[in-house]
Amino acid sequence: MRIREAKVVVCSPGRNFVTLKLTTESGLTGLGDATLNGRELAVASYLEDHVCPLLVGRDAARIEDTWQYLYRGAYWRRGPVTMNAIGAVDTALWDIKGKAAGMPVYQLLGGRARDGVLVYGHASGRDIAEAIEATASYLSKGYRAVRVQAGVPGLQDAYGVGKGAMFYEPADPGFPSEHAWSTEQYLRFAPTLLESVRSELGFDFHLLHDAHHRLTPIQAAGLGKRLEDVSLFWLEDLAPAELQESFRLIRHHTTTPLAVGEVFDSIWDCKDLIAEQLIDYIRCSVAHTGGITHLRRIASLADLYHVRTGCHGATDLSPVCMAAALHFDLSVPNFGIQEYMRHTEETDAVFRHQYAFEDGYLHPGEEPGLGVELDEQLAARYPYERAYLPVTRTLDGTVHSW
Ligand code: EZ4
Ligand code: CO
Repeated sequence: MRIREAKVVVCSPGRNFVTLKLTTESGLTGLGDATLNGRELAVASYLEDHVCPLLVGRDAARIEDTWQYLYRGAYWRRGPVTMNAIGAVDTALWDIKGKAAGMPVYQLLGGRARDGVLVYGHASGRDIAEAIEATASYLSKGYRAVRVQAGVPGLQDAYGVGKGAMFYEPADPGFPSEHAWSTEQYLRFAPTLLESVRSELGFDFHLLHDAHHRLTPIQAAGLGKRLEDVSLFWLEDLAPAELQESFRLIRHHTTTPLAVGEVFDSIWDCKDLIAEQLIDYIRCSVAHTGGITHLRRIASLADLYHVRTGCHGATDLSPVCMAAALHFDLSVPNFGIQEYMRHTEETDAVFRHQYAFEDGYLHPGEEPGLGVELDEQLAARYPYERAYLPVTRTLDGTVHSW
């Protein structure tokens, strides 16, 4: 089962996606998501210029060997570009292995450990009333878990507030927009937002919130403590986690469940957080953390320490990543929840996928492989468009974490 062709497809059906497509000599194809929001072309070049030439002629069946070859063999390890590229190759090889076996990938990973994949949707509003309305609309569509964000009074364009109902796209076309931020104003506002959601809509669904790495550990600890009665499913990305031990401080002060990891690229970014039981959910994704192979390694470590998975699933992760995540989610014992932001119709037309939402759960489908097909002709109609994530500045103009 030799690889005949390794091809990178860059397209922008509503937003930019980088996709690796591998084809074997027998004509089986596999897809991997290589999208790194705002830095897309770096991964495309890493694959096209340095990895694809190594793949042609390799045995597509040797997933672990190829992972090690690309990771150890490069000498330069880790980093978002490298791990995203390896993740795309790994995902495409799992897709091929599933098609070769005539089975959906989750069967190769041990079969179903549950009936469906619990997902959370993104509700947001310019103010509390709008956020409550958006949350109620998710609940009426059958969602059992909702992440709620709202504009902070006095600050324009706060993080996480979508432009249209159900669709939220974190990147802007052109050069980065700049948003103002005040941690003080946010800390006064966030508890009111989440308390209002609970008092209007009750406790009969999972409520999540994302602080997007904007707090210091002591601010984070205070917020977690303040929110205990709101009974959150999780509080996400409270503080930047490059300094893993800073979570010790947060953990000492609050019993609110903590989630972190959407910007991590390997097990080395979360091994202390997991082994010291400083978090409850690990948010690494198939695309950004070295593929299904490496994410399973992280999940196995996490399982030892009662840490559950909560894969990143924003719109900058393509339907290929979403499908791969669902096969992973269905099969790992310590699954927690899956983020699910719907893609636009244009994206779904380019990436035709089997996965479907029903009654608060996603199902990956029963097609062999991942269950996603890339329409390359349609993709070619949507060329790359420069886009960046916004940049955040505090009120005095200092660059802050986004
Ligand atoms: O900001 O995917 O939990 N989800 C998120 C996302 C991220 C984007 C970054 O590319 O925080 O909206
Ligand atoms: Co997040």
